[in-house]
Amino acid sequence: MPQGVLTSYKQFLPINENTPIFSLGEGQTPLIKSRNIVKIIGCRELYFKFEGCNPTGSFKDRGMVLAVAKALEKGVTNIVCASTGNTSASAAAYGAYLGLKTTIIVPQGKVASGKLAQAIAYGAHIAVIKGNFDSALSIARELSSKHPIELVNSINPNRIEGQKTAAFEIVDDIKRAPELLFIPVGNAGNISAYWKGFKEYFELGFSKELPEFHGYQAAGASPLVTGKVVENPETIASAIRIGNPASWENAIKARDESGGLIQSVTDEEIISAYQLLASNEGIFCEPASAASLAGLILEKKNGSDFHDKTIVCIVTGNGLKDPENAIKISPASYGEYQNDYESVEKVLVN
Ligand code: AN7
Repeated sequence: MPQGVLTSYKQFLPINENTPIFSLGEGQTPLIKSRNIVKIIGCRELYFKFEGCNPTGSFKDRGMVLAVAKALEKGVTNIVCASTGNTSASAAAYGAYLGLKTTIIVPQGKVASGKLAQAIAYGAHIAVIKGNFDSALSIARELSSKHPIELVNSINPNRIEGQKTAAFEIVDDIKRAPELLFIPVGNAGNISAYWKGFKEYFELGFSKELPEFHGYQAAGASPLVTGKVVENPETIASAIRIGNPASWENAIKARDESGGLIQSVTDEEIISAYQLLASNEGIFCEPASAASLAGLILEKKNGSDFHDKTIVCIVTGNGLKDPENAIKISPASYGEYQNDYESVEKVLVN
């Protein structure tokens, strides 16, 4: 019986006697041990932290549950967020569970259909704008500054607090921190949250080591790599199609303090990692989530030696979020046959 993030990690979160405790079953996601890709990488151990198993299918639920709990604690009944899709699905779900009015602001034509379907089903008020995520976020910030509406994007510190529990779970599962952590980076809240989580567990003595962080952005949306805001970000990985990350400084801090790096991968590299993860490990994620593995494969190709390393790749969201790309991208072994046993048998059994 999952207890949820607020109960499991209460003592590490800003929870007091007035904070409502509830759960949709977020957290306790599987750390899946690689059987096949590990051989390509040649590392000691490779794990995938599959955040697609959260209740709305992405890591956002870990932070959303706390952000919404703290909003309720204050007596706020309206929440708002800008989103490339997953934050809005998560906000809409927790908003529905708690009876809040949820407003989401999303870029027109750039949200994967599964995510939009979720927001519609959960009954959020959906504002589709003719602009990108970055302008949606500035509208959401202004709305929350002028009205009693809680902003539940990751600039809300409670989002980061909740999301840091994923780092705790990794250490709890393997009884140590990995040497290397690979993670997709968009608005940069998650990389900041993982760094905070690993540091806190380290300082409390739960791990003796800190991972080196390897953040990966999509090449067409890689402001943290180039050091410049991207006015018109473009990538197949719509979740990380972000040109001006809100947690810019904290991402750089996670990179530098961990002795790591933030680099980019092309859409082709993302797609190839996405296919490999599904067809070789049974893990179906959305394109953005494959940026972490794409980065690891790229580093291997460029000559890195990982033989003595334990590596964790964060896989941020579920493949069902983006069915159009799944069908378009994947090399299906698919055929139409006559409606009888023999014709199917003839083709498949030889
Ligand atoms: C699957 O939902 O920004 O670097 O508005 O959905 O913390 O932004 C989503 C981001 C990676 C990047 N993988 O995380 C949103 C949104 C998936 C995501 C990221 C997102 P951050």
